[in-house]
Amino acid sequence: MNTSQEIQVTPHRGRGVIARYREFLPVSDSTPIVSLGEGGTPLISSPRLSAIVGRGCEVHLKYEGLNPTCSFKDRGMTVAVSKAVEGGTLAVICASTGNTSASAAAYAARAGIRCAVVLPAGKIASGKLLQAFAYGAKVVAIEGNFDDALRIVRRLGARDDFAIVNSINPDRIAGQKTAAFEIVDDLGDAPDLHLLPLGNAGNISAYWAGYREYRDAGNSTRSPAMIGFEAAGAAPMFHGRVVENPETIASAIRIGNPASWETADRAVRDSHGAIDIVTDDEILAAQQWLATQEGIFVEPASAAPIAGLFKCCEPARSPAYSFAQIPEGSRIVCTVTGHGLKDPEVMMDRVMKLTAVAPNEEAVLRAIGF
Ligand code: AN7
Repeated sequence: MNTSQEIQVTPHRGRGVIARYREFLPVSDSTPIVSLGEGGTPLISSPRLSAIVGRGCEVHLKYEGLNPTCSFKDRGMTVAVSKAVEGGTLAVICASTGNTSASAAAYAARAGIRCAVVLPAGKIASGKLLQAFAYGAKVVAIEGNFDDALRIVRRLGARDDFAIVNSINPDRIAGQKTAAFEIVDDLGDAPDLHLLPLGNAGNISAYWAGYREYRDAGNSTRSPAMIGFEAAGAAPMFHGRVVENPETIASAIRIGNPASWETADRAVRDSHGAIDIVTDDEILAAQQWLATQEGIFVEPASAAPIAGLFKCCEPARSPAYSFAQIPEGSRIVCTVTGHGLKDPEVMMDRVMKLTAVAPNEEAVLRAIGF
């Protein structure tokens, strides 16, 4: 068992993914590079998760909350906005459950172009909404869900004055592939299993494309089984049908009709992976576990693969992918996609219970209670 607390800190932190992986990306010498130093995020080994999986397996966490706007979206946004500027676009538009809008707003600001974001009213975590305003985007809330917002954006994007920067834009997927490249570069080869949350299903498609391309280029000898986790109340791919009214505490993945459904299905099939579901209670428990046991605070959606990993280790619960079958010594990577500070609401009830005590040592010691 790997009990070391190794952290692969890449020497490339802060360079930006286009500078580092240019030959794999759709850019040329005439593309103006719009970057905020995204990517190069640490791959952190988790001795406690490794111990739970057992049999000499190693679990690593790809900590995407350390990107410039604190989610993985920045990898794709640097490419999408660079290409939009190259094409002469003066405004970008996206639908979002929050993180895409935060990232689009930041990269548009950096590029000096306008940004409009269309969001489901009342369903965006406050940190993400605050980011969209802070970076100066035009924020439009609709009385509808994410799927309604994306439908509207697809139509508006057909006009000449907007470039869509949702993951239906292939430049977004191209940029997000770089996370798979980094994992291979850090581990020396691809892992055996890769777990991640599933929302619009763009990221699982991007990782799979990245693992394949990197193997084809001779940089790895294999590609992992891709295992995606939907929230139980927003699980169209797991159930094989569109969910009209998706519901979950993990607002980032509150999506009923994923745009990249087909490519994600293919990724899961071709990689011999699986799609499974985790409940909101399991997501919140995994979020708390990761923060208190490993010191990594992620937003609820990002805890889905951790909840999923726990489920995979319990054959009695009939997981879609049982770890009982994986070979000894397997290497497992979980992507934790966004930072916990983006969604303070889910912790607020605990924070609000804090009451002040008298300003003396006895009262403070009593309150500590150790
Ligand atoms: C933290 O921001 O869809 O399966 O509009 O923010 O590629 O959609 C966010 C998705 C996982 C799911 N984790 O990724 C949006 C949006 C976090 C996310 C996902 C999202 P995809």
